[in-house]
Amino acid sequence: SRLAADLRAALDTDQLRLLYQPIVSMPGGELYGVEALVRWTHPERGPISPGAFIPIAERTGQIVPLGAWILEQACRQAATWLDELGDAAPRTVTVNVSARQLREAGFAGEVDAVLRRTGLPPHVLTVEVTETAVFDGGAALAELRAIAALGVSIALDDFGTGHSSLGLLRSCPADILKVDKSFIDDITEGGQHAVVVAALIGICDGLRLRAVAEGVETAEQAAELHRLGYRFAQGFHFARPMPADAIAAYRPPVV
Ligand code: G
Ligand code: G
Ligand code: MN
Ligand code: NA
Repeated sequence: SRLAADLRAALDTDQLRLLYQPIVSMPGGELYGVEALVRWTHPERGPISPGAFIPIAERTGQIVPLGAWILEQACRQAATWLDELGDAAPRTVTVNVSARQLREAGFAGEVDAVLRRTGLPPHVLTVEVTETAVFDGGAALAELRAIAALGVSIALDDFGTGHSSLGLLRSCPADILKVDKSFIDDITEGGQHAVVVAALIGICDGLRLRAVAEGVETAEQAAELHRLGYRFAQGFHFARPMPADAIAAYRPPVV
């Protein structure tokens, strides 16, 4: 397609950049980490959402070079923050990795190589994958285990929306579970998901997983999540994705 061809050119001509969305700890209003999110400004069509072009990149295989570029940029930025901000640097920088990348033989080796090239300590990187990607087959799980063995953290994204199995949480080396926005949306309206959100924090505590509530849009939601025992959250209430150079000045609101 046209978009696929344009995407190939985009990588070579500086049309892509990464924004970083804060992940905060509650109730203290401290920055815990950031999630890298790719943005594409097309020379004629303007901004194109990753929700539109990532699936295309996955189908065409372009996600492999694109994902490698994203990983390298994010690790470079993370190393720069450590240098420049020291103790105030984001403690973790999260990079989304698609199913297709994870299935690619040698992906864990690539992660290792990027960490060496950028000098980033492995524990500062978090690789974020969807539960569906992990279920994709044995190869993905083996690759994920190899990445975890490097000392990199693993986050399960959009948790609860795929074919979740609590068994996956035992077989997969996850450190962080990201509770999907669709569960968070109605928790302050007596919605049916409040009970799921409440149960998930218990599961996470029991399995020693760090729970991150995604898509928190209001102060009321943040307060309710904190009351339920959540310590980490992300969403427009705290901050929208922002350029790297805005992170140092960012101060999260206290919950
Ligand atoms: O940032 P936004 O909400 O528009 O993202 C839409 C979708 O694109 C989300 O599912 C998000 O996980 C995905 N996405 C954003 N950035 C990246 C990236 O760097 N790599 C991959 N694989 N997916 C991304
Ligand atoms: O699938 P994934 O969880 O990676 O999607 C992340 C995307 O969700 C980001 O690209 C970001 O733009 C979007 N996002 C983050 N916080 C919020 C929020 O509070 N509300 C909405 N609607 N989208 C959000
Ligand atoms: Mn994500
Ligand atoms: Na995500």
